[in-house]
Amino acid sequence: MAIEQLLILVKPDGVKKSLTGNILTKLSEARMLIIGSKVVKVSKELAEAHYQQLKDKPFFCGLIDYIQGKIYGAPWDRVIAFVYQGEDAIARMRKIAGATNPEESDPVSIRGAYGRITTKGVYENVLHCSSDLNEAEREIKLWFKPEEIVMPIYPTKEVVVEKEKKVIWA
Ligand code: DAT
Ligand code: MG
Repeated sequence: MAIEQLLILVKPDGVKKSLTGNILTKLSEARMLIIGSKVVKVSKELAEAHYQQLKDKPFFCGLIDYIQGKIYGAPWDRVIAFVYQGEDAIARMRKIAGATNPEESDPVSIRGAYGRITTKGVYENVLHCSSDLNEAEREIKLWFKPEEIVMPIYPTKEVVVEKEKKVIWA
Protein backbone atom coordinates (compact mmCIF):
# COMPACT_ATOMS: atom_id res chain seq x y z
CA MET A 1 0.00 0.00 0.00
CA ALA A 2 1.32 3.41 -0.95
CA ILE A 3 1.58 6.47 1.27
CA GLU A 4 -0.65 9.19 -0.19
CA GLN A 5 -1.52 12.78 0.61
CA LEU A 6 -4.87 14.46 0.08
CA LEU A 7 -6.69 17.73 0.65
CA ILE A 8 -9.58 17.86 3.09
CA LEU A 9 -11.69 20.99 3.45
CA VAL A 10 -14.26 21.56 6.16
CA LYS A 11 -16.70 23.50 3.97
CA PRO A 12 -18.55 26.63 5.17
CA ASP A 13 -21.67 24.64 6.17
CA GLY A 14 -19.43 22.41 8.30
CA VAL A 15 -17.91 25.52 9.90
CA LYS A 16 -21.34 27.11 10.45
CA LYS A 17 -22.77 23.96 12.01
CA SER A 18 -19.73 23.77 14.34
CA LEU A 19 -18.83 20.38 12.91
CA THR A 20 -15.05 20.80 12.63
CA GLY A 21 -14.42 18.75 15.77
CA ASN A 22 -16.90 16.04 14.78
CA ILE A 23 -15.37 15.78 11.31
CA LEU A 24 -11.80 15.58 12.63
CA THR A 25 -12.83 12.95 15.18
CA LYS A 26 -14.39 10.81 12.44
CA LEU A 27 -11.34 11.24 10.18
CA SER A 28 -8.99 10.35 13.06
CA GLU A 29 -10.35 6.78 12.93
CA ALA A 30 -8.08 6.33 9.89
CA ARG A 31 -5.00 7.18 12.05
CA MET A 32 -3.43 9.49 9.50
CA LEU A 33 -1.12 12.45 9.92
CA ILE A 34 -2.15 16.07 9.48
CA ILE A 35 0.85 17.66 7.73
CA GLY A 36 -0.68 21.09 6.99
CA SER A 37 -3.69 23.11 8.11
CA LYS A 38 -5.11 26.64 7.91
CA VAL A 39 -8.30 28.71 7.81
CA VAL A 40 -8.98 30.19 4.36
CA LYS A 41 -11.33 32.89 3.10
CA VAL A 42 -11.89 31.50 -0.37
CA SER A 43 -11.54 33.93 -3.29
CA LYS A 44 -13.60 33.46 -6.44
CA GLU A 45 -10.38 32.63 -8.31
CA LEU A 46 -9.43 29.90 -5.84
CA ALA A 47 -12.98 28.49 -5.82
CA GLU A 48 -13.14 28.37 -9.62
CA ALA A 49 -9.67 26.83 -9.90
CA HIS A 50 -10.52 24.22 -7.26
CA TYR A 51 -13.68 23.14 -9.11
CA GLN A 52 -12.36 23.79 -12.65
CA GLN A 53 -13.45 20.38 -13.93
CA LEU A 54 -17.09 21.19 -13.08
CA LYS A 55 -17.27 24.58 -14.81
CA ASP A 56 -19.82 23.41 -17.41
CA LYS A 57 -22.22 21.90 -14.86
CA PRO A 58 -25.54 23.66 -14.24
CA PHE A 59 -24.80 23.79 -10.50
CA PHE A 60 -21.36 25.45 -10.93
CA CYS A 61 -22.35 29.02 -9.89
CA GLY A 62 -24.18 27.75 -6.81
CA LEU A 63 -21.18 25.56 -5.98
CA ILE A 64 -18.78 28.52 -6.16
CA ASP A 65 -21.04 30.64 -3.89
CA TYR A 66 -21.28 27.69 -1.50
CA ILE A 67 -17.53 26.94 -1.21
CA GLN A 68 -16.91 30.68 -0.73
CA GLY A 69 -19.54 30.66 2.02
CA LYS A 70 -21.43 33.47 0.29
CA ILE A 71 -24.74 31.78 1.00
CA TYR A 72 -24.04 32.02 4.76
CA GLY A 73 -22.19 35.37 4.98
CA ALA A 74 -19.65 36.41 7.63
CA PRO A 75 -18.35 34.89 9.85
CA TRP A 76 -19.08 31.60 8.09
CA ASP A 77 -17.47 32.56 4.76
CA ARG A 78 -14.38 30.42 5.26
CA VAL A 79 -13.14 26.87 5.08
CA ILE A 80 -10.62 24.96 7.19
CA ALA A 81 -8.08 23.24 4.99
CA PHE A 82 -6.01 20.17 5.90
CA VAL A 83 -3.43 18.06 4.16
CA TYR A 84 -3.55 14.49 5.44
CA GLN A 85 -1.01 11.78 4.81
CA GLY A 86 -1.38 8.05 5.26
CA GLU A 87 -1.51 4.63 3.68
CA ASP A 88 -4.08 4.37 0.91
CA ALA A 89 -5.26 7.74 2.24
CA ILE A 90 -7.53 8.85 -0.59
CA ALA A 91 -9.78 5.79 -0.78
CA ARG A 92 -9.91 5.41 3.00
CA MET A 93 -10.76 9.05 3.67
CA ARG A 94 -13.39 9.11 0.91
CA LYS A 95 -15.04 6.11 2.51
CA ILE A 96 -15.23 7.89 5.86
CA ALA A 97 -16.45 11.07 4.09
CA GLY A 98 -19.23 9.26 2.21
CA ALA A 99 -20.77 9.69 -1.23
CA THR A 100 -20.99 13.11 -2.92
CA ASN A 101 -24.79 13.23 -2.67
CA PRO A 102 -25.49 13.50 1.08
CA GLU A 103 -28.88 11.83 0.67
CA GLU A 104 -27.28 8.78 -0.91
CA SER A 105 -24.30 8.56 1.46
CA ASP A 106 -23.94 5.83 4.03
CA PRO A 107 -25.72 7.34 7.06
CA VAL A 108 -22.72 6.53 9.25
CA SER A 109 -20.36 8.48 6.95
CA ILE A 110 -19.67 12.18 7.61
CA ARG A 111 -21.73 13.38 4.65
CA GLY A 112 -24.51 10.91 5.41
CA ALA A 113 -24.68 12.00 9.02
CA TYR A 114 -24.36 15.77 8.58
CA GLY A 115 -25.07 16.68 4.94
CA ARG A 116 -28.25 17.83 3.24
CA ILE A 117 -29.45 19.16 -0.11
CA THR A 118 -30.86 22.68 0.14
CA THR A 119 -34.16 23.63 -1.47
CA LYS A 120 -32.02 25.44 -4.10
CA GLY A 121 -30.28 22.18 -4.98
CA VAL A 122 -26.90 22.85 -3.33
CA TYR A 123 -25.26 19.68 -2.02
CA GLU A 124 -24.23 20.81 1.47
CA ASN A 125 -21.95 17.87 2.07
CA VAL A 126 -19.80 19.48 4.81
CA LEU A 127 -16.35 18.45 3.59
CA HIS A 128 -14.20 18.18 0.50
CA CYS A 129 -11.98 15.15 0.05
CA SER A 130 -9.59 14.76 -2.93
CA SER A 131 -10.73 12.05 -5.34
CA ASP A 132 -7.51 10.62 -6.81
CA LEU A 133 -3.73 11.07 -6.74
CA ASN A 134 -3.60 13.62 -9.59
CA GLU A 135 -6.41 15.72 -8.15
CA ALA A 136 -4.87 15.52 -4.68
CA GLU A 137 -1.52 16.86 -5.95
CA ARG A 138 -3.20 19.59 -8.01
CA GLU A 139 -5.39 20.65 -5.07
CA ILE A 140 -2.64 20.56 -2.43
CA LYS A 141 -0.42 22.74 -4.67
CA LEU A 142 -3.35 25.10 -5.27
CA TRP A 143 -4.22 25.56 -1.57
CA PHE A 144 -0.83 25.29 0.18
CA LYS A 145 2.64 26.72 -0.26
CA PRO A 146 5.56 24.28 0.24
CA GLU A 147 6.54 25.95 3.56
CA GLU A 148 3.02 25.45 4.96
CA ILE A 149 3.46 21.68 4.89
CA VAL A 150 5.70 20.18 7.56
CA MET A 151 7.36 17.60 5.34
CA PRO A 152 8.54 17.48 1.74
CA ILE A 153 5.90 15.76 -0.40
CA TYR A 154 6.46 17.09 -3.92
CA PRO A 155 9.65 18.43 -5.56
CA THR A 156 10.36 22.12 -4.89
CA LYS A 157 12.79 24.67 -6.30
CA GLU A 158 14.34 27.82 -4.92
CA VAL A 159 13.71 31.15 -6.60
CA VAL A 160 14.86 34.64 -5.66
CA VAL A 161 11.93 37.02 -5.48
CA GLU A 162 12.85 40.68 -5.45
CA LYS A 163 10.73 43.67 -4.42
CA GLU A 164 7.92 41.51 -3.13
CA LYS A 165 5.53 43.40 -0.85
CA LYS A 166 4.80 41.46 2.35
CA VAL A 167 2.77 42.17 5.49
CA ILE A 168 4.70 41.44 8.70
CA TRP A 169 3.89 42.05 12.38
CA ALA A 170 4.41 45.75 13.23
P1 DAT B 1 -16.82 15.06 -4.54
O1 DAT B 1 -16.91 16.33 -3.71
O2 DAT B 1 -17.42 13.89 -3.81
O3 DAT B 1 -15.42 14.78 -5.04
P2 DAT B 1 -17.47 16.01 -7.21
O4 DAT B 1 -16.02 16.33 -7.35
O5 DAT B 1 -18.14 15.23 -8.29
O6 DAT B 1 -17.76 15.26 -5.83
O7 DAT B 1 -18.29 17.36 -7.04
C1 DAT B 1 -17.76 18.44 -6.28
C2 DAT B 1 -18.89 19.06 -5.50
O8 DAT B 1 -19.90 19.57 -6.39
C3 DAT B 1 -19.64 18.11 -4.58
O9 DAT B 1 -18.99 17.94 -3.33
C4 DAT B 1 -20.97 18.76 -4.45
C5 DAT B 1 -21.18 19.43 -5.79
N1 DAT B 1 -22.02 18.62 -6.67
C6 DAT B 1 -21.67 17.49 -7.35
N2 DAT B 1 -22.69 17.00 -8.06
C7 DAT B 1 -23.74 17.85 -7.83
C8 DAT B 1 -25.10 17.91 -8.27
N3 DAT B 1 -25.60 16.98 -9.11
N4 DAT B 1 -25.87 18.92 -7.80
C9 DAT B 1 -25.38 19.85 -6.96
N5 DAT B 1 -24.12 19.86 -6.51
C10 DAT B 1 -23.31 18.88 -6.94
MG1 MG C 1 -14.24 15.82 -6.39
